Amino acid sequence: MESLIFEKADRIGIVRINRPKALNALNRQVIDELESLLDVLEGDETLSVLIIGSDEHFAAGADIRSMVRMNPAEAKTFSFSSTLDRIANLDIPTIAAMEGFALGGGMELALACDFRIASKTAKMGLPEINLAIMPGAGGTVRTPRLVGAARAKELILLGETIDAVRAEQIGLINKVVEPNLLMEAAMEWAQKLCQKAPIALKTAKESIGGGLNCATISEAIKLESERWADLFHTADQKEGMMAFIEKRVPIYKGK
Ligand code: DAK
Repeated sequence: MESLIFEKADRIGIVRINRPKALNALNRQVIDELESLLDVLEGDETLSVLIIGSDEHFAAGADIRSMVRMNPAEAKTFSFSSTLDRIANLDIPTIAAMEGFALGGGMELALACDFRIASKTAKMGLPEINLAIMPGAGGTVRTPRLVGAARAKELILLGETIDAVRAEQIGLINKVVEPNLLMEAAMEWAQKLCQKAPIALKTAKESIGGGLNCATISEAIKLESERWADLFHTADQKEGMMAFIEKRVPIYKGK
């Protein structure tokens, strides 16, 4: 891998985009390498959390140079959204650790993660409108679900960049931290998530995602009830509750 750096710290995977000269803009190679990495990570049972970050800039968008001459058919087959969907659909929790610019496709990558933690100096937005396009990798779908339609339209139609403090105020990101504490904060959340029962985490993710896609609240509640009951098939549910009763720390097996 040339455009990505991957390392593993115990059960936590950390992937960094590595195209500093282009502010980590996402080109074909980055996406292809992400796809190959996901092939491995999806089958890795020793991985409990994935952190996505980059040094200096999260990602200044999809690579404009590689898109400028694309025709509609090429734009359609540029497997950008499907790659971000694979990230969104990972069984394990994902955290975007954002610093510098997180724009366009870079912001969409962060939106595909379960959590977004940003450095106070990070700048983010969906500026595609300024290139006479619009977000196409989940930006128009995930942003309104997070911040509501009016704020999403503000970001997408005005195409302005906002700072991390504002992003936290409107619910676009989860947490703002001092720049030198970004990775520490992401690791702290990752370590907390490592303590939870993996099947319960996966099922809760599916229930939240599935519920948002239901047309009615009652459909979503039905889905939640089914998934909730499914968890009683797991040994971890017995362990979690027994540990509470016996006043000890649970030891989860992911079963
Ligand atoms: N693409 C390519 N190169 C980029 C880039 C980008 N998105 N962003 C920055 N760079 C490059 C610059 O061209 C420059 O390269 P050199 O000229 O030095 O060779 C270098 O990074 C440093 O950038 P600047 O000189 O511009 O640095 P500044 O600090 O002055 O400005 C900036 C930083 C982030 C404000 C500025 O670079 C900027 O506005 N960048 C573009 C941001 C942007 O518009 N991003 C959205 C791109 S559109 C798809 C779905 C979604 C998408 C694509 C496909 N499908 C479903 C198929 C997503 C589209 C997008 O993300």
